[in-house]
Amino acid sequence: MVKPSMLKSKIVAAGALALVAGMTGGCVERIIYEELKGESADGDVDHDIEVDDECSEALQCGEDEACFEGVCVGTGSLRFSLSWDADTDLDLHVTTPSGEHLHFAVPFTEYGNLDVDDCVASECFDQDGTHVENVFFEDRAPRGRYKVWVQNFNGDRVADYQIDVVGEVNRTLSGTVPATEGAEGPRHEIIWE
Ligand SMILES: [Ca+2]
Repeated sequence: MVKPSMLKSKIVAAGALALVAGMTGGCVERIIYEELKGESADGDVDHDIEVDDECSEALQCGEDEACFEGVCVGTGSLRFSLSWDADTDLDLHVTTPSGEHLHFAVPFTEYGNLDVDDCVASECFDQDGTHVENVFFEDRAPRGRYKVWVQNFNGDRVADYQIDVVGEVNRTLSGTVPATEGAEGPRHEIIWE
């Protein structure tokens, strides 16, 4: 079980109201972040959360999206698409050459977005299927050294993962994170020249 304090912090980080509403319905959620125009009163860029954006081919997704493991994900000059099967809350972390750190608590930065997050607070969208998380960057994103890694947020299970890097750089990364709360996998480096 997730500790209440962890659950709370994750929900607050992901955007409280929509996620709580979904969970109280007994549903299992895949979180889709969509940035809204404008800023909230406190100066933060506001964002909305939707659930379930399934596909079998890219034509079923929106413009500038790809179909990755049955989920519509954002694309651009570069994307990092994480997939794993174990029912544990893996989180994708990406840092950019300019030092931005994209992850669930910071889903939007100047050039990049985290647009899909699964297994939030141990609730995976598809308990028997592949789980997906995605970060993508637009064309004017800075070239240079990106780092990408995976954290086992709640550590429910050991998890093998794969990260497909697609765009200006094409690589397939893989690794394993142990069943330890907060355990991180290796930091993979990607150079966009
Ligand atoms: Ca996650």
